[in-house]
Amino acid sequence: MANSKYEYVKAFEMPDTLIPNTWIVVRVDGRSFHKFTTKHEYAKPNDDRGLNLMNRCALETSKEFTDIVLAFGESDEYSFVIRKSCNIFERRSSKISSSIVSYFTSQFVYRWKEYFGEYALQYPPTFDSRAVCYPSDQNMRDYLSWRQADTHINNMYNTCYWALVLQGGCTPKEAEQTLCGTLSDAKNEILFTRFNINYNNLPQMYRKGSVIYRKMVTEQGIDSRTNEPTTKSKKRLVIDHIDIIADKFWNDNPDLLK
Ligand code: DGT
Ligand code: MG
Ligand code: MG
Ligand code: MG
Ligand code: MG
Repeated sequence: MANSKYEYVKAFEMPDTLIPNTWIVVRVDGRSFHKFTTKHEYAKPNDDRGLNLMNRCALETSKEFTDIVLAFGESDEYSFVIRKSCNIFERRSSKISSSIVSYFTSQFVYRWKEYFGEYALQYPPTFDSRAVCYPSDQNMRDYLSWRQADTHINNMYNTCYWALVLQGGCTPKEAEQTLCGTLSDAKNEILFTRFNINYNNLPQMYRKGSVIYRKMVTEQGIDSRTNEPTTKSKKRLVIDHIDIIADKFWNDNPDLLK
């Protein structure tokens, strides 16, 4: 078929291919979730409905895009790690990141009711996304360590801040001044002595964020023909709230880096 005279406009499209054989990380983040969480009266500093909905969206996204080997989430963000050899969409950055964020966002709306029940969604939420390449395994692990360290720092700050405001009778300004420049030890101390909160006993999901990956699990079953008990090893997508900074997680799951 003859080309139309308009087809020259295709030449204006710029290539955005991601470097071959590198880890691709797509991070999605809620747009103006300060406003969204306020409008929907999220519990402070952590709302289980909201966090579990985020986890569900990431689980469904990891099922849909099978090149995702691991996902890490905290607050209003999720990072999806895509295997190095992946060639989806010829590794075009905008195709990959837009497809992932679009699927994630539609899941968020689609499943809202499962997590918030009668509490209606007040307006359509938006997530942004970006794709970044990490050439070495260490770079990719350092990226994830950065996000998990961020989870800890933010959660500790927010836990103290909201204890001071909601239970301690501080104004937001006073709470901010109290915490300004404090290290983690001092925050632990404030939580313990003033509010009887042992930080280390708070839910792991708040302190460590959420990790989604395919884990080798053994399942007990019954052979339908012989009625004998069976054990099968299978990879299953799981949501964990564990440390991914130290080597242990990576040693326990060597397939992730293969
Ligand atoms: P952005 O990402 O630049 O469009 O702006 P925001 O407002 O989304 O800012 P961001 O992503 O840096 O911070 C996430 C916001 O979402 C932050 O204001 C805290 C809020 N948020 C996230 N999870 C929860 C939660 O479980 N409970 C409450 N109360 N707020 C949350
Ligand atoms: Mg931001
Ligand atoms: Mg945000
Ligand atoms: Mg955020
Ligand atoms: Mg098309």
